Amino acid sequence: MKIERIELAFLELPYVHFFETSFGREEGRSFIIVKAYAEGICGYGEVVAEAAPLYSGETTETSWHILRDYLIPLVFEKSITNPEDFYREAKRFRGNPMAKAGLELALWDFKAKKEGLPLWKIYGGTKEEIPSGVSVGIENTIPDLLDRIQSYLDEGYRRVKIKIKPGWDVHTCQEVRKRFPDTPLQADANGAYSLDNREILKKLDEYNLLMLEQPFPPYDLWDHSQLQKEMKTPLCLDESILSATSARQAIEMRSCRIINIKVGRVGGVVEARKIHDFCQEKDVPVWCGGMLESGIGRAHNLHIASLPNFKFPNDLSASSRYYAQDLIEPPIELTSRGTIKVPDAPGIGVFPVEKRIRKATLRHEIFKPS
Ligand code: OSB
Ligand code: MG
Repeated sequence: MKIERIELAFLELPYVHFFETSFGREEGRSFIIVKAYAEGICGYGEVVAEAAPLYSGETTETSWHILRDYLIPLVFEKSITNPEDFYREAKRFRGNPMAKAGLELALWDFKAKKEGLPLWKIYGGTKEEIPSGVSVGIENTIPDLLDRIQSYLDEGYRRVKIKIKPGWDVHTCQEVRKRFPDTPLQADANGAYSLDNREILKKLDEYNLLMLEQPFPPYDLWDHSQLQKEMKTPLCLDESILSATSARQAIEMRSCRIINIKVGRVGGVVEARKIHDFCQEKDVPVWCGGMLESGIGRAHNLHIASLPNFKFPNDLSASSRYYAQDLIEPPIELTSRGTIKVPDAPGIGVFPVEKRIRKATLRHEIFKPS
């Protein structure tokens, strides 16, 4: 059997509410849906790169280029169908983890559908429900933020992550804690600080945060280790963890006590599972981060988050938290326990609605073996 055809679609979807981080405010996002076809089966993947190189150096356009000119030709030249073979062969190309992950995910979905199994079974998942957290962006005012947090708590989310940046940090945490003294709470800086700001960051120790995510830029493992020595709040690394190697280095250096796993950031599920397994061995808990994915990418995340060392609530929210109409049926919903059920149908276990995908598509290309 060989992959007969790969399709890329470049989509744009507006958010139900703007999302602001230390990078700036976004009203919606672009992403790429990858489809891999053979023998009447279609595997779906999603590329989580964003329009601008802010969270990482990749963009929707660079990942399209890497997929079209390097990764898709590789799949056809080497007759790859197995995601693990793809992972190994794609290593010859440096970087570009989000482009690689998008295609690898499509091959995982394809493989699982062909075997008639949900992905979580193939990965060795052990949880049927995933504790759901919500990531809350920076708002115009503190009362706006408190109202928004309240409405998410009313919906049943189990933990809240707020975005911080210089000037929207200590006072913000103080006000959120005053209003929500018992809510599991954490803060994410997306690399907006440096060691020069250590005194501000150390004040966050007063607010009983589950963790402080990525205070410094991605390549500052050493500086994170210096800050962790002086803070009791566990540091969690997101942008800094690019592979199992950087996870090992971060743990050896004591740069963090918790790791956020995002399949796109680390270049696919093979690498994500290596990080998961290594952290489990070292007794370092992980949780699943999000990139405001469509339901396709989020369904993939649910299966991965089913692995046993995912020990904190995840940035995996219901479809309605992100988009007015998700690309899948049924939409992802919260249970009364503040969890999301891992889908049980074959592959990603949710059903992409082609009509909705087409409606949001700005550009589409079909690739076949030459
Ligand atoms: O840092 O975790 C982050 C979204 C885009 C880029 C980076 C991040 C995020 C989020 C959203 O926090 C989490 C979600 O998808 O719910
Ligand atoms: Mg983050």
